[in-house]
Amino acid sequence: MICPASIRHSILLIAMLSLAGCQQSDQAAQAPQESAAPAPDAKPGLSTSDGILTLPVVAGRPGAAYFTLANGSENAVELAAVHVEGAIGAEMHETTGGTMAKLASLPIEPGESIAFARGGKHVMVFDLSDELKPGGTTEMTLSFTDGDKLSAPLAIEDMGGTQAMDHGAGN
Ligand SMILES: [Cu+2]
Repeated sequence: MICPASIRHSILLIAMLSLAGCQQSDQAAQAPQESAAPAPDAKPGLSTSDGILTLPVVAGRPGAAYFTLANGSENAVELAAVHVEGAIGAEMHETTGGTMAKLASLPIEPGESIAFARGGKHVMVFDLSDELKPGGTTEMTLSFTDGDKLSAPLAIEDMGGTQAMDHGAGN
């Protein structure tokens, strides 16, 4: 049984829905990456700072990314992978006593801050695009084992002088 009030209600609802539909498509046209869901590239409580991408001295060699990752959340997290925009591949490495080993993943306790820095943990970045130039920026995206992601800018630098990192054969 349909009463007039519910018909009126239905018409109103349809009108509202179509209005909402218009607004949504307008928003989608302007900002296709935004949605009402939590931002996929901003893991709650996690933050990075001092992001740097160091270009190799010799083109074709790997570069390295450095940053500090702080876990301000109440949960332990585990960093699973790193992607650098403009590079084909990126791996987490750790240099210990002159030997570099690949890190499959990296746990970070609540309140802990982990530095990726020269001579220690670093992200090795492979097959860099020519478009990555000193003075520019690119974006790094960290992926965690729970599927969350965190994006952050990397300032692009020349390797330069004494800051050069030993990744070459025979050095
Ligand atoms: Cu390395």
